[in-house]
Amino acid sequence: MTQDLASAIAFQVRSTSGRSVAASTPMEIWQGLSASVVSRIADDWEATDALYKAGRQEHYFSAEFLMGRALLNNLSNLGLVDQTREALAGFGIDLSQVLEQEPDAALGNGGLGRLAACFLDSCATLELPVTGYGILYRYGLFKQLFDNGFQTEHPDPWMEEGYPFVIRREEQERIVRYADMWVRAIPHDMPITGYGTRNVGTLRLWKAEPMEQFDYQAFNSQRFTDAIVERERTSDISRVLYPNDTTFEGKVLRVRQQYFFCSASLQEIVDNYVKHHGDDLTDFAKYNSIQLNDTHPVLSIPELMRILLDEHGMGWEDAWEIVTHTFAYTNHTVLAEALEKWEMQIFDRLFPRIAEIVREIDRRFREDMGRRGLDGQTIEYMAPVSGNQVRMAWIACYASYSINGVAALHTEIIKRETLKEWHAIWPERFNNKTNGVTPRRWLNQCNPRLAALLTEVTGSDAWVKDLSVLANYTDSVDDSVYDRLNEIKHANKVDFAAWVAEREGIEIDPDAIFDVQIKRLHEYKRQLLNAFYVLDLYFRLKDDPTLDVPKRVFVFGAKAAPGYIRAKAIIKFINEVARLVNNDEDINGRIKVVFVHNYNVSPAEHIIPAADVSEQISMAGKEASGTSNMKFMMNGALTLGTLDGANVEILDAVGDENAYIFGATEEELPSLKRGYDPRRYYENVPGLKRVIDALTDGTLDDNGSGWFHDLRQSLMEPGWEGPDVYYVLGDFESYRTVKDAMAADHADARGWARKAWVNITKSGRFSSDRTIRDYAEQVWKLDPAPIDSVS
Ligand code: 26W
Repeated sequence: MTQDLASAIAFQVRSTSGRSVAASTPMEIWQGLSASVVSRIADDWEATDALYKAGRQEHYFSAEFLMGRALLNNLSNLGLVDQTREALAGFGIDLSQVLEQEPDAALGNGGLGRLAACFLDSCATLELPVTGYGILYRYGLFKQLFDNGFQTEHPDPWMEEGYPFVIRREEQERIVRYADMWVRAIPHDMPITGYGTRNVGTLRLWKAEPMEQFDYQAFNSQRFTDAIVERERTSDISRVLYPNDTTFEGKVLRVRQQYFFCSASLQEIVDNYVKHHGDDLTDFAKYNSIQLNDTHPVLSIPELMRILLDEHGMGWEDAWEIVTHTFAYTNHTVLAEALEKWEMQIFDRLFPRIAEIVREIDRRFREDMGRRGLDGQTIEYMAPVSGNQVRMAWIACYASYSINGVAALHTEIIKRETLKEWHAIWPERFNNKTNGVTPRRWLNQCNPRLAALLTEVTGSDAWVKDLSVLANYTDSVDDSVYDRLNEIKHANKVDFAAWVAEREGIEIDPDAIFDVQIKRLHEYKRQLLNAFYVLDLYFRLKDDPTLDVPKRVFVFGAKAAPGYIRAKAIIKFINEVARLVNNDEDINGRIKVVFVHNYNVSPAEHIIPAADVSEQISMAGKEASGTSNMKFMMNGALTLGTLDGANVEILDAVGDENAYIFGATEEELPSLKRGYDPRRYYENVPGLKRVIDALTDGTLDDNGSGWFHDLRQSLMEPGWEGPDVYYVLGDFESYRTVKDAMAADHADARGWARKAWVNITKSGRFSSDRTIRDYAEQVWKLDPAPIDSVS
């Protein structure tokens, strides 16, 4: 078997590199090995596709899929990791070195994009007929470097060296029509294998290309460069992922992107319906449902109306009946600045027919609401079109049969506030689907030592497909397991320390507490609160070198949107704190700060297994769910967090003794924020003044940017939303108290391990398998379709 595999790999490597395996580069070996994986699954992929297309299907529409690396995931799903390692060893090659060659497919910003990737993994594993649809961005999320502590952004051409996991399907192109241009949409498919199943799902990513390979007329006249420029304008559409996470910008190219993948995907879905069920589309929603991942794909709603009305001759009522039984909408944020609102003029210019349909939806909405007796002001507030603005979230709420939030608290907040008018009319549409993460990537693959222990303790690897089985072992293990758990964590920390030394040039001590905050940089996530703690601890140690505190490593990973200056200032601040603390001989390594640059999926896989403390410290009510909180929990890190998003449910799962909770609650905040004066805390909380002053008193240098002055100002001076919008000073003392206590608890190694074990074994409800089962049963009405049962 290993021999077969070895020759299959050798064959593929030779055909990509044109030389022997021994003479090929690690990158060429990655290419060849990846190609051999695709070749292995080809038949099952084809069979799955045929089976899915014939029955009821779910389509997951998302502008982002943050897939990360594919090779290890696929090898693991196919049960080939050990054999491949042996086969490569036979050529004198180390599998892990080959795996590190792979670029991350970073076609997403953060939580929403990674959630979509975890969902595809669970759908494949659960053998559910679900297909993902998105955009094949040529450039993924920018690569982050630090230049003297300042973030700089660099392009990420992730496929340029060749990427075997994406297959171009030229023959299945669709044409997307804008008023000013027609564009070819070429599908590129990624196979999505599942764990322990032959089913292979599909992620279909559309690439924009010019209609003709070349405009020969323009070429032959003297307009050569015009012809080239025109071609580039078309390809622009799928060129780059917009790097904003939460802040909406009304960029024309972005709305073009959104329409591009919605239109191409819907054309395909409708064509497939006609092929299998005939050209009477009445039953369309019986066979198809579409999940809208936030509002980014909401143009699908008027686009499906257009297809039904204009291309299939349906009347408005019949078409609307289909549309309102097809779409389901997931909301991922309550931040007002994230809500997409497009100028009507953009629609008029790019796709006048869509603009017309949106106006008609608006007209009928107003009529409908008037009949229901709503007052004029409420109708105006909820209307799909108001003034010159089109409100994508309102269109989604009006047309969707299901509206969901992503954690229990978040769903309550959208029902009570963000979408309360909609909830008042259609309460039955609202439901919660708490997020989850795939235990394959986020435990079995990234933490093989812990995975082996779980398999040993539970007697099989069944937990990989059913994480809830671990809960049977919460109370039934003895101290030897806790000791093993500590050994595993330590070994992971040794590995991580080596990775950090090599990648960031910083030495860290595996015996220190590893305290980690990794997520997009945003004020509401309060990386600043964490950095203030570090700086305060530094000052405490400077004042009293004999202070008895455990050794600590504070790890940060975060990208800031390139235009979000305040977030970039916080990055610079953390990097300056790191410079100060790491180089101070008095501190002598008792505190280290590591800002891991270019945080992404694959760095997360190195960081999370080594973490002791999981920082989940958003201002309560602002983090819709969070998903790194779940990944940390699965890997035995303890949560230090506020009662926000899914933290609330994690606390419920593990119990008070096994998590560290601090800070104002969502319920308390409105009254605390009324008349809130951060100066009171600044003056009265010991140590806080010194930390805030360090921003501007010369302790830390922002290199003349003025950014640290601005940071101080944002905390201390009344702005248009008041000073310290995210209550950093208000929560500081409670945070410090709990974090200090947590660090002290770490000294009791067995006690800590016991808490970690509870976290690991109670993480079953945060598997994306649980989330997807809930969607499939309650929203999608979808049954598994195993290909094994067919042939
Ligand atoms: C238009 C700009 C823009 C871009 C992205 C607005 C909003 C977004 C996303 C909705 C932001 C996002 O990723 N939200 C995160 O979604 C995760 C998955 O549900 C949650 O776990 C996070 O709490 C939420 O911040």
